[in-house]
Amino acid sequence: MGRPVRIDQVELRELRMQLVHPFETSFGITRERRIVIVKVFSESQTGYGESTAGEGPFYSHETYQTAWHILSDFIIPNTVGKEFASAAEWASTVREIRGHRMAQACVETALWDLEAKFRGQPLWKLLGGSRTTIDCGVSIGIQPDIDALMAKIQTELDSGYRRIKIKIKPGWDIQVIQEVRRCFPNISLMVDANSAYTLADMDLFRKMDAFNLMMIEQPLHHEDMIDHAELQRQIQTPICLDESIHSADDAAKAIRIGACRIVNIKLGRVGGFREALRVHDVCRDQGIPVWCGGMLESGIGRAHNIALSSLDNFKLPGDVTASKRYWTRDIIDPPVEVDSDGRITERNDPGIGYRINEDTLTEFTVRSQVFAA
Ligand code: OSB
Ligand code: MG
Repeated sequence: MGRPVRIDQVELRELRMQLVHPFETSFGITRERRIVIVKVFSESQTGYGESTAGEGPFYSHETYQTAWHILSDFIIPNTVGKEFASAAEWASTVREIRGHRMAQACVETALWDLEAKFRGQPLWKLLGGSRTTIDCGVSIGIQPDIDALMAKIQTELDSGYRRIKIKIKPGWDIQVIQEVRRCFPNISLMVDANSAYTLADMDLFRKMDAFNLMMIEQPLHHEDMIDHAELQRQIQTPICLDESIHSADDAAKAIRIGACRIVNIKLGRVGGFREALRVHDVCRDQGIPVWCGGMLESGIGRAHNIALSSLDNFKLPGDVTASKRYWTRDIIDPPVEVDSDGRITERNDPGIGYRINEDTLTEFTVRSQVFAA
């Protein structure tokens, strides 16, 4: 923070926000989000954080309800009333908590926003970022049919997005990829399986090598690295890990055994900026490019992702996109906007760089609790 400051108050909220379009992955359909937000107060400054835990325990074991529990019963009581010299230093407060990284990241990212505001600096600069514009790709959910998918891809390309990711699952995979490539022979294309396959599907993955995919994201079990290494030995297309990487140590081990050639970094999955920076550095030192994943965030989580993406090893377009792809009204002002070249420009206001619309935040709030020192 520049000097030790006391966290005077923490406000915890649960928001309910309707998605513009349902989002389908191999693990289910999301129509409406429940999003846990924290606001930390110190002196006259405030910082905001978002938990990326989902509505059910399907992407990971965490849900918005487990995040609320861990935050309200453990993390916030250990934070409020205490002094911290920096957001990075706060990590020792939660050293004893195993897992629940999305709950941890909620407060951790808020403290980074707070620190940047105390220092009068944009968060991306505090993190050590160098990119002033970031490249954006889109993640397109499983669609009712191929025609609907083709129309979506065309819409996103027309908006300027720089790479297309399509979700796959058994029964919606090789024929779909083949058809997309037939219609769009030259686009940057990748697929994300969200752990829907096993090594028994080796032939399927060998066939995917014919379609010049940038990468295959998390094809196998969400806790696995060993089978991914085996798969990577047998196919040419780079594997990117998402679900399996929770720390810099995980990333180092995955790289060492050849389980991936690319890493997706998500703030929630790794527990916040401190660990995300470490994952970034481990990958950079091993020549492994990273990109920033998305979790259908509100504007707060989106703003954190934009700041993170400014780091130099974010060499591939991320799943960081305009607010309007998800929300009719976002809780930040201005909403996140992507230019016609598929880029977001870093903002220079202190902290996350976007103003929070407190009225909209209150309107979307279905539960709140205040913790005072
Ligand atoms: O695997 O990247 C994923 C959304 C929810 C859970 C997991 C994932 C995703 C996405 C959407 O792919 C990314 C986005 O926010 O646009
Ligand atoms: Mg993924």
